Amino acid sequence: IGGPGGAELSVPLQSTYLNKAKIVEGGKKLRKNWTSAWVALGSDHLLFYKESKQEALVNMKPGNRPEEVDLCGAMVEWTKEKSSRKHVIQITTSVGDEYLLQSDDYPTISKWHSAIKMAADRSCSG
Ligand code: I3S
Repeated sequence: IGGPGGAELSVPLQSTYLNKAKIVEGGKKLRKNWTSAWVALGSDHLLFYKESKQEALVNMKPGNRPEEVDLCGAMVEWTKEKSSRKHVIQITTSVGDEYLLQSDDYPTISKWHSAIKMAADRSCSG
């Protein structure tokens, strides 16, 4: 509390478009479907918005909610096995969901890797 990670929940620590695929839900394998998602990182969660950045920022419509991923207990790692794409990170949540996030731009995805990992490491304490 009060540290550099203690940002307001409504203010994303960082956000951008990334390629995203959910590949496992509750331990059950899903068919891989890459989509471009507007991703926002909060202090202990990730939000995936389907709509554009502008719509996401003014998103108040019920039924148009982002997908929320709880980072408490999540593992964040680089993977070469789960995709033929380059620069892919895998997030495995405590409830057994698996997400892949990817960007062709290494500095972008690398920044996300560090930030999500840091958020996951700190997220269970609060
Ligand atoms: O890991 P997979 O299943 O080989 O992933 C590829 C498939 O999902 C493929 O779609 P279909 O096989 O359902 O038609 C996608 O087009 C590919 O992009 C997936 O692989 P990559 O390596 O791009 O994650």
